[in-house]
Amino acid sequence: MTNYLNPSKHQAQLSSQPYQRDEIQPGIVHIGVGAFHRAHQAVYLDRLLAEPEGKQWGLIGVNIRPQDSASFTRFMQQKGEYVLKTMDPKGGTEYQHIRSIMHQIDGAQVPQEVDKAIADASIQIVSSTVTEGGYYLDENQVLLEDHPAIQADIEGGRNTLYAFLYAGLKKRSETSKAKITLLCCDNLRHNGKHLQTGLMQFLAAKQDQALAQWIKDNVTFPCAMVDRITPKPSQIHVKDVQERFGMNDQMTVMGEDFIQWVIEDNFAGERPPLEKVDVQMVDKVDPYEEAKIRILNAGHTCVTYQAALKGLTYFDEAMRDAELKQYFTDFANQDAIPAIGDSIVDLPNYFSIIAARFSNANIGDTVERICTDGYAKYPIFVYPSLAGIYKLNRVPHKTLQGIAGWFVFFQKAAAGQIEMPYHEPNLDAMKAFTNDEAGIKAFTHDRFLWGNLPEDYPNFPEHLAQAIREMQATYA
Ligand code: CS2
Repeated sequence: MTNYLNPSKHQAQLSSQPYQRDEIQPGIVHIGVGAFHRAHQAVYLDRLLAEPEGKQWGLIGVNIRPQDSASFTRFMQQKGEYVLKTMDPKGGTEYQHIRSIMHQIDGAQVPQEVDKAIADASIQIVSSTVTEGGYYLDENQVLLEDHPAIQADIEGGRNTLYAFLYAGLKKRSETSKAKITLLCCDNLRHNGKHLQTGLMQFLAAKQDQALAQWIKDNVTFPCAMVDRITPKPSQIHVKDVQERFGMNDQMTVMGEDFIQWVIEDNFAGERPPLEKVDVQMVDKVDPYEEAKIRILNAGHTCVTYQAALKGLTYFDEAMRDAELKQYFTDFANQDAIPAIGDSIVDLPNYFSIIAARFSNANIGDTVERICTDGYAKYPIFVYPSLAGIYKLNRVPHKTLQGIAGWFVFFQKAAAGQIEMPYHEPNLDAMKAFTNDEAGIKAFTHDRFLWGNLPEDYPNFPEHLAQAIREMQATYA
């Protein structure tokens, strides 16, 4: 069998890598098969599978969220195949038939199947995209053991990534005993270390010293920088693909044309020859990671709530709004770039590329998507520029403005004054941030968000409160 999804028309417009599924084997288990994984990692692996040296690097896609089981069932019915549509800023559109996720396991239904896959010696890598909030670490990198999901998993539940890694690695350490690489693909600073520190604390809480020692001896956690703007999948593109190609694909994903993956070359077992498909294998990912998180992700985060306050729907509209465009430029030039300091990345050039990507009107990336999960994003994306500029003895005015935009936005969202829904999994942690002096004080002193800044720079809370008051006056 070659293709599960057969196009019945316009085949020439649909590219497909020249390999047969029955000649490839799985080498990677990936946890979190959302749109981003399908538009990014699965695409690189799809290309690699067409290379003579690439045949053992098929993917096993794993879902761990019960709420995603229904769509994952559909994905399984399609045997993990789908169409990726990419759109460049000039309107150029490409369609690729992606087939690299050769097996699929719904871990929310059959967790033991995931354990078996992770224990299998032919699997060399377990990678993950479970969002920034999916690692449950506080501002000091301490595991949130009191979080209900983590608590339940310490007692044997299956809610978080850690529970699945724990069970799978335990089985591997007792059976095949083969070395393995855990490759975090989420937007976190030092993401490999982040995963490692979370997992080791989880093992300590489970009091499993034997497994902890086995992991120290046999597992590596390379850092990686991943990048492709991938809007929330939309029925518009599903329909386009169905009509254009006459194929029954319900799982079409769409992304920008830009793609980048930079990986620290630190693999425990075999590693895929990803350099053959333009992945950058480097000694240190830090400069790439810092540039991306502090300019692209933080730029998104600092602009998006102000865009929502202006009533904008699509992020590219923000780049056509004179004030917000200037704001993003100033944020990068006055705060993000100086806070990074010297870098092997050409930061002004990197900024221009991002500004052009943000302006891509064809992808229809929504302000609503980028507003999602603010509480988890600020400490990762925005905190470094804040702290970096204070360290340079300056006031990070533009960053403070981007935080104030969020505060005013979530007050208005809570009061029902904003039409766009706010998807915030951490509303509980934000309860004290009421729309008054006490709420502003709680917000400006929140440790999870701002770490030690209020003590290290005693003017910071007042600077932020002032920025909030200005934002409130603008959007009164
Ligand atoms: C965005 C990212 O959700 C966000 O905050 O900044 O999803 C961004 O689009 C990707 O990291 C791009 O690689």
